[in-house]
Amino acid sequence: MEKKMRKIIFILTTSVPVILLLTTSVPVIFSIEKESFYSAQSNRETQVVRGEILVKFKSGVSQSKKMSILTNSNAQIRGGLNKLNIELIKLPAGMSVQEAVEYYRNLTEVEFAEPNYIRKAFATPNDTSYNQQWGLSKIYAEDAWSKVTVSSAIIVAVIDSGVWLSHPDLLLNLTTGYDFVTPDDNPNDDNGHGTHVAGIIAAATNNGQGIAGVAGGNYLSGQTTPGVRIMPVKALGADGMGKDSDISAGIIYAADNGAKIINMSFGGDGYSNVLSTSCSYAYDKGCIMVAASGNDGKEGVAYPAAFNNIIAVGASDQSDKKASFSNYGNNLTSVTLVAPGVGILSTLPNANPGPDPDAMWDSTGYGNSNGTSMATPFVSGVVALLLSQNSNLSFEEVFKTLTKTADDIESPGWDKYTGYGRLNALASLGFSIKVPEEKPSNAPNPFYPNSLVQTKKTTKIYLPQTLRGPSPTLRVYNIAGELVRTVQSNSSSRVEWDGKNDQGDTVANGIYLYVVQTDKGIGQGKVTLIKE
Ligand SMILES: [Ca+2]
Ligand SMILES: [Ca+2]
Ligand SMILES: [Ca+2]
Ligand SMILES: [Ca+2]
Repeated sequence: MEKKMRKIIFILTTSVPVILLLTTSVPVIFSIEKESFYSAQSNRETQVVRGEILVKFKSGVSQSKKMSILTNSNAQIRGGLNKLNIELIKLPAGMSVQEAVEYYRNLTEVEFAEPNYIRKAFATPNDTSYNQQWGLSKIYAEDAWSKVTVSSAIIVAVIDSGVWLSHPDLLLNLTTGYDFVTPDDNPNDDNGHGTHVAGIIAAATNNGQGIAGVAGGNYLSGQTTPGVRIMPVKALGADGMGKDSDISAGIIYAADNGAKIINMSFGGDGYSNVLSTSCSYAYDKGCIMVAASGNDGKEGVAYPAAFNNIIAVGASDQSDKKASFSNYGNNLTSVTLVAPGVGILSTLPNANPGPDPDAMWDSTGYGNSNGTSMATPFVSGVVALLLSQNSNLSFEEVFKTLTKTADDIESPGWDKYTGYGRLNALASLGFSIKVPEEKPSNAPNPFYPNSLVQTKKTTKIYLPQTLRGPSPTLRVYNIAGELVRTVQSNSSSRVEWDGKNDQGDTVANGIYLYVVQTDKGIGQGKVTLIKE
């Protein structure tokens, strides 16, 4: 495979045209109605969907009680996320989201109430003319291909604006998806963003046209091996904006329909329980989620990328510098790593896909774009190569592999602009996971889910009978496998963690692994820390 792979035909493209044609005869309403919402938690105004909120009632609240609460406030249930017991509530005219969220949060029957936040696609159409896929050689993709045959059993869900389904460089690698924006089973792209993202992951490679995807297979005649399957899940509209309710429905759909990887090249500032819960749902089903850090060039990573069970991807350029627009962060759980995101050539609709003046398309079917949106699918593509090599890898194992094998750029070691460094596909495939020293191979008894009690202040872990002994030691590790905290307990049956590290600082939200040791043996488990 190795030599032939280099025979990729590069199409020279001009910049993506900005089309200023809006239908005048038929007014097209395609954008989400917005209003602004002030979050005290993040001390920031954010754009949210007008006239809607998302509410989770406490378990045990009866349907009739819910209905009477809604009737009292003149609101209606418009749908929701059944799997998560979350209701999408349509507010009466004149009620602001701010008022509604406060009202519902104060009801004893409500677990949480929050706005339907709007997330946006993180690509910026580009006029600079790069005409090569420099990103593939930068991450040593061609060398990586010689080490692994892409598995078409791997499904990568692209939650985005859809995919241009008739694109000749994509259709060989597509599987069934769904449209959650105008619900039906036709997730065709009316913005162009999703098509660009999908091509970076899995444009058909060696099919004699266009570009090569990171995990696009090998379509050389006579030795065809297909690429990974792209599952187009449309949750962003023609304007590149999406609601948490549609995005969450998309995440659940992807997880329930066999996606192993979920690519999310979008985000927004608002912390959302709805989005966090749907991401945890997919994580619990074994999905590896990869999301964009954001394009504001500021400190602070967008959600969903900022969640700890998601790989957050920033953008780097051809000289291995952080792209100026790439968001960054100040602790170990902000930007995980960076990947090429400036002047990235990929697939586009070959005709105007929709009403948005900034829609991305080019009559050649290819064009350049910039963004953390473009960097994210490079990582998703490499995760697809890793899973092609070993389909059993967990999120933690993938996270560790990518971060340990990234090429260090910018200031030496981990840095807040580029995280652990720039993605290296070849090195990641050669990395073998080392089991942490303390990982027990013969835990006496697994911990049961009810052996852990979390409150706002602490996590209490109750030891099974067989493990109880004097002064148990609790060790807490982050997902990179680094020891965060050691606690010695006075109780023989219980250990307790206050969510702080050994320096006394509160650690970031997310997943932690813990090991409990007594004179009887060692047990381990996982805990998800969520603090407001
Ligand atoms: Ca539709
Ligand atoms: Ca191709
Ligand atoms: Ca993250
Ligand atoms: Ca560095």
